[in-house]
Amino acid sequence: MKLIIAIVQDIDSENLVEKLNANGFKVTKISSTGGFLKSGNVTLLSGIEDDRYDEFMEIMKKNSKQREVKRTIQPVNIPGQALITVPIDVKVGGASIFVMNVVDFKRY
Ligand code: 2BA
Repeated sequence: MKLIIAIVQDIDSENLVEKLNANGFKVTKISSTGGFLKSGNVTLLSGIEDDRYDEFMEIMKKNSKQREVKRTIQPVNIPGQALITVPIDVKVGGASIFVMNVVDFKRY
């Protein structure tokens, strides 16, 4: 068995969970916040059987999109200069996925 920890964009999460559930994968959804952009994302936890790993990843791949978001950088205060905010484009994944081998799993 494997434990999947997948960080996905809010906008993709509902559809992703729906698709995973429809294919028999159990999912726990946790609201999370990206450390860099400080905006909301979703962390999915899913315990899956080894022989369904490829199927799980295929659903993740098909249903998470990489997007470019604009963010403004905090202005630097240089004495005598006007304060300007600089917009930058940041590519946000798709899905960032960690895969762990599970030693044991119990449900009581
Ligand atoms: P954030 O930390 O808010 O990062 C959003 C996007 O900003 C990242 O997209 C990446 O393109 C960029 N970014 C992050 N840190 C950066 C830095 N120090 N300098 C320049 N650009 C930076 P993704 O890599 O697709 O990550 C999306 C979200 O997935 C992240 O949101 C974070 O919540 C999570 N994540 C990604 N890699 C992770 C890791 N190794 N450990 C824990 N969480 C991770």
